[in-house]
Amino acid sequence: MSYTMRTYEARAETHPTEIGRRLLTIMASKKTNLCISADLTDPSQILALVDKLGPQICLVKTHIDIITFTTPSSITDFTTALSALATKHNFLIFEDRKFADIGSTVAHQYRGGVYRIASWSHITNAHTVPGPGIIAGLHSVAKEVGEPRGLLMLGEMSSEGNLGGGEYLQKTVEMARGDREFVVGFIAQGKVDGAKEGEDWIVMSPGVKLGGGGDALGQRYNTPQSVVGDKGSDVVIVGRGVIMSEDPVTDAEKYRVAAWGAYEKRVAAA
Ligand code: S5P
Repeated sequence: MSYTMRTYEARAETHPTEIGRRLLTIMASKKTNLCISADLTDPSQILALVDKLGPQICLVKTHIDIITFTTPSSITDFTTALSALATKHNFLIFEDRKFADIGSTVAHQYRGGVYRIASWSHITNAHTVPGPGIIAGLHSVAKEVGEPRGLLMLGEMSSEGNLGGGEYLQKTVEMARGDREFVVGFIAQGKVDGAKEGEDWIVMSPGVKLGGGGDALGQRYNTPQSVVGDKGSDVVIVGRGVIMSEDPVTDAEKYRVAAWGAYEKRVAAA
């Protein structure tokens, strides 16, 4: 049976990565496959929003480098407060850093600088353009942390004209197979075709909005039913569809219900 037809509960028992097992356990117990993309620039607004949406999400996605911090210590204050919210509401944190350099450089970027991403982010992501050294470099830092960390490889983007998908995605999967302890899955628009017997990849899809459409800068939106129900993705990543809403809690609930319903129908068809 394809892994996409198995329940998150069942996959939580067998996923090869520790972070994958933790995430799937959270998804099953909270009945949510919704990740919020908290793309605001004011740190206190992000914390207030995430505290409100905490019960509805399995994961919060950050872009730490778009946030306006006034001092280096305010960065640590923010990441400490976000980690406390993750514990309070039982969700994981995904820093959407999109690493894209040689192994040695990404190791420094992941470990150090002002953001010290590896110290607070359970999951991060990387492009495959540089080759497998990027995975090795990030994994070496993850091992230093002493807490579970996971990586998503970008195999396909949501934006118009992106170079991913197709053969690029297949090559990304082959590269990911080289490190099944650290690579949790992919950023893509649907399940990974050609997954081998027994393989389980968690696929997360950004570019999700009820009603579809796009923006003026090349973003293209699919619906939760399309990415999870029809195409076999696991987690929907929603930014502006929720964070720009007048009532984010009500709107997040619409996304949670739509994405969870699409998943339930998918596994019921197995
Ligand atoms: O292919 C991608 C990959 C990512 S991670 N397309 C994306 O849009 N993203 C990210 O998802 C993007 O950086 C942004 O943080 C979020 C989508 O935001 P929205 O406001 O368009 O929902």
